[in-house]
Amino acid sequence: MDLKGFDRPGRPAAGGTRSVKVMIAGGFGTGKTTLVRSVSDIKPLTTEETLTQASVGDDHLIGVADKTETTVSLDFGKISLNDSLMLYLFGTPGQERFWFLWNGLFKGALGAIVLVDTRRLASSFRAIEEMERQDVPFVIALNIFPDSKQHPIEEIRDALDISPDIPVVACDARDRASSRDVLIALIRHLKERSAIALEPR
Ligand SMILES: Nc1nc2c(ncn2[C@@H]2O[C@H](COP(=O)(O)OP(=O)(O)OP(=O)(O)O)[C@@H](O)[C@H]2O)c(=O)[nH]1
Ligand SMILES: [Mg+2]
Repeated sequence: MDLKGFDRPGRPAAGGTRSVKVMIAGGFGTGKTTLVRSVSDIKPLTTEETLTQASVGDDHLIGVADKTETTVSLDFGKISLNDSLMLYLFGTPGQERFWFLWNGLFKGALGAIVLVDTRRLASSFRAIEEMERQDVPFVIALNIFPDSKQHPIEEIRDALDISPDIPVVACDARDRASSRDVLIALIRHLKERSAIALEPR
């Protein structure tokens, strides 16, 4: 794993590049690993294992019945958004039996993307609760699957019970440009909250 230039999250490193730790969270099978893979500038580190019977009954497999692997520890990738901003991406495991890992994983994170599959909204409730509990600013990214229905954003906002200032954007986690747009939406949100200055100091 190339951690060269990794600095304390949110602090400008030598040369004015700011490194920011971003979490990619969300329910089981919502596309977290897919997003990290599509957007990362480096070959991402992933920790996927074959799905076992342990998940049957625990996880809601509607729409992801073909899924064969699941993240057991974390996904790691990085992307340079511009000359002065490097994002380190940490994808969380979605299966409930690995959620005990979440506390440690969030340390130093400046923001998060919570991926939501609108066919299985409830699978991401816990991730949203965690962001609120750990006070990590986040944006919601609706990962649109071929059979996802279109819902008015306000309806989704209501169902997820999130405050009006939290951005909700649609994406295709398989598409690099689309995933990058989600990260940009998060950075804008952080900037609005003054959690980050985009210009090098
Ligand atoms: N059609 C479509 N399929 C997707 C999309 N994103 C992910 N997939 C597929 O959906 C499945 C779930 O994707 P993952 O990236 O493994 O999901 P995850 O959130 O990392 O899953 P866990 O780590 O098990 O929680 C995979 O089979 C992907 O190929 C998408 O945007 N559209
Ligand atoms: Mg995964």
